[in-house]
Amino acid sequence: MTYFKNINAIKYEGANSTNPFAYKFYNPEEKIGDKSMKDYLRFGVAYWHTFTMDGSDPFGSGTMLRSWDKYTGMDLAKARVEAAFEFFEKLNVPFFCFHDIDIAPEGSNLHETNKNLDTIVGMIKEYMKDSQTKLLWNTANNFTNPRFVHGAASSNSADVFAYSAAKVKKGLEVGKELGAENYVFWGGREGYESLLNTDMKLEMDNLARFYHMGVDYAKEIGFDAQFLIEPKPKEPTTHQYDFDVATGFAFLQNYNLQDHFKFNIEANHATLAGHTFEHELRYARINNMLGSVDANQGNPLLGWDTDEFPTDVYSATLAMYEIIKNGGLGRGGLNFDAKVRRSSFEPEDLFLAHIAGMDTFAVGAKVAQKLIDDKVFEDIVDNRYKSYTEGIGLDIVEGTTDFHKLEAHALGLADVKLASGRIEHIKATINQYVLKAYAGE
Ligand code: XUL
Ligand code: CO
Repeated sequence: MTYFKNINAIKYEGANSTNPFAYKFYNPEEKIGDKSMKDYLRFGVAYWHTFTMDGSDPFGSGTMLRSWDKYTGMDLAKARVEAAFEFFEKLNVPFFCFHDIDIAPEGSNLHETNKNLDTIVGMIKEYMKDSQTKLLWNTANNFTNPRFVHGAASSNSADVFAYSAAKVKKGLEVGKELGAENYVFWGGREGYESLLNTDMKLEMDNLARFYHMGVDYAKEIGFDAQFLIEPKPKEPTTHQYDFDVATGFAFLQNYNLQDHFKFNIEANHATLAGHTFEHELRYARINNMLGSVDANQGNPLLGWDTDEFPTDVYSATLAMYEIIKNGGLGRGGLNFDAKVRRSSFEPEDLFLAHIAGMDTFAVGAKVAQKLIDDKVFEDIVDNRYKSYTEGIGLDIVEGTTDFHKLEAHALGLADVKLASGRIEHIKATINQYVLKAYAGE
């Protein structure tokens, strides 16, 4: 059985290729500094967007043409596994990610749901034996079912808290069974709609209790995956507790969880929070909390999570700069939490969209490495902060001064000499590097 019969294995053909079904820039063995592309670009396919979603939106029903959709129930779930592994192999992608309900339908109770999961996890495990594609992360969907209307671990209902715990417990077992590198907690409905009926303190305390119990259970069963928090500021709730990296980091420190988690940073979530993608990556990196990435992009004209495939080379360059400076993503990767547009409904579009995303990040990696080799930002920053390398500046950073000495210094100043920040010139320099990469220089 084949689900993508018109598509052959996607190969690297170089920048001048006119074959739409070929990589123009993503060449896994190509060197990026002292590593190769495949070390930095640990791409993942998001099961939900690629095999489960049908293209429906609040105003229209599904548009996607998917040959597996002729099946229903468990037969559909099994057909999706077959399609998924054909897709992974043809794309030659190293990882995939899923939520529990992406891979197996919910039953009428938790026993049945877990039984369905066991069947599909067993099937996935068999397929993984003959596949190069590994599990980057899995997670529990604790937000779609109506029982999560008031949240999951932050629900006002203790029964829902328990139900959510049971689903994560199962998720950790599944992650262990399939050798997941990471386990993700995206807040889902962990937030609130209105303060008027919300006990914020209890909800946040409970969320922390939930995470601690998750950490303990993973340890108990010997599942050593990296735990990841995925911040998002809004949608579905008006106020999400994991608003952005800074908020999430403060939460983790407040509840003594910081040693057990890193962040999974999604580009479109960053922009919804009023940040750039690279801001979130930087915040995590400088605090040693950068774990993994949900690679996508938003639409700046719209105020919600559009989950588009990343095609913005400029943004990918600045993101890859952070990732390379981080020494890579360790056990993390670049998961395409991205969906083809509703109007891109043919199965071929799934390949074209992933090729676009992978090539975009490959260019980004090449340009970022060149910027690092040439110390473009390092020289700018070293020069801009050089006042802290001598005299009073050195005293400040070495902690050998105080307000008395600083006042004496200020009183003795005849004039303060400042230099331009040169922002426009810096941006033009980045353009030059991007264009040179396209020209193959
Ligand atoms: C939602 C989102 C999720 C997480 C996993 O915006 O990004 O799909 O990545 O639950
Ligand atoms: Co995501």
